[in-house]
Amino acid sequence: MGILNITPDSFSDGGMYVDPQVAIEAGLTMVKCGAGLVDVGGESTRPGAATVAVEEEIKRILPVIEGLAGAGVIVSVDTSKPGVAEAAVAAGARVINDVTGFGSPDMARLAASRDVGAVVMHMKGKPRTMQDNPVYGDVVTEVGQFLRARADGLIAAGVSADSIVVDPGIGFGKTPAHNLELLNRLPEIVQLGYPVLLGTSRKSTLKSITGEPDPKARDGQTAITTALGFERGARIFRVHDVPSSRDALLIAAAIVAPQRWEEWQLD
Ligand code: HH2
Repeated sequence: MGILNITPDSFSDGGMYVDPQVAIEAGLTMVKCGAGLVDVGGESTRPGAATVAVEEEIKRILPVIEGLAGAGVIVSVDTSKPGVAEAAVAAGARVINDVTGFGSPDMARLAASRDVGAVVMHMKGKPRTMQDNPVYGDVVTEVGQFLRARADGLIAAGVSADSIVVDPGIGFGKTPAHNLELLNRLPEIVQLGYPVLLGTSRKSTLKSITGEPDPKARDGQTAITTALGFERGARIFRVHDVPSSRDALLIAAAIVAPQRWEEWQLD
C-alpha cells in the first residue's frame, strides 16, 4: 500500500502532493513499483496535527482519487469522517482506512451499504494528545480486544467479514516500547483471523532505535519492519517508499514462504 498524503503538514511527505497531477503521477509510479493499492489522505494524523474541515478534506483528495481510480488503481481513502469517505467512495475509492477504527456508527453504516474494504485501526486517545504518556496493562491484549470488538461491530452493522482488515496502529497512542512489543507479538493480532495491515513507515519509533532524525532517511529501516512483519504474519504494508519494501517482501517471502514468492514471480 503506497501512501499519498494530500496535505501541507504530514510528517514526512507534507506539501509534496498538493498539485493533483503530481499526486496522480506519484500514485501511478507506486503501482508500477509494485504497490497493490494506494492510500490517499487529506488530513495529517501526526501527534498535534490540526483538524481539517470536511469540505477542505474532500477538495484535497477528490481529484486524486478520481484520477487514480479512473486509471484502474485500487484506492483506499485515509479518513475518519463519514462525509469524506462517502465522497471518496463515490469517486471510486474501494477501501475505507479509518484510523479511529470505525467508532462512528455512520462510518460503519457506510461501509456496510457500499461494497468496500474496511481497515480497522487501533488508536488510544485522539491525535492531538495521544502521545501524552499512554499507559496500557498489556498493550497487545488491549489492542487485540479493541480490534476484535470493532470488527464484530462492523459485522453486526452488515459488513462482510472478508472485507475487514485490522491494524495495530503503530505510533497512535503508544510509546516506542509499546510499538516494539506489538511488532514482536504480531502473531497474536494475526490470530484474530483478519488480514493484518502494518503502518511503520518512517515513524519515530525507528528514530528511537537508530537516532536518524530525517523521516525520509528511514525507508531502509521501514523495509526491515516490513520483512519482519511479513515473517510474523502481516500482509499489507502501508509505506511511503514502495521499491524498498517491495524488495524486503520479496526477500522475506523467498526465505519463509517460497511458494508465495514463486506466485509473485508470475504476476
Ligand atoms: N499511519 C498514518 C496514517 N494513516 N493508517 C493506517 N491504517 N495505519 C497507520 O499506521 C497509519 C494510517 C500516519 O502516517 P502518515 O500518513 O505518513 O502521516 P500523517 O498522519 O502525518 O499524514
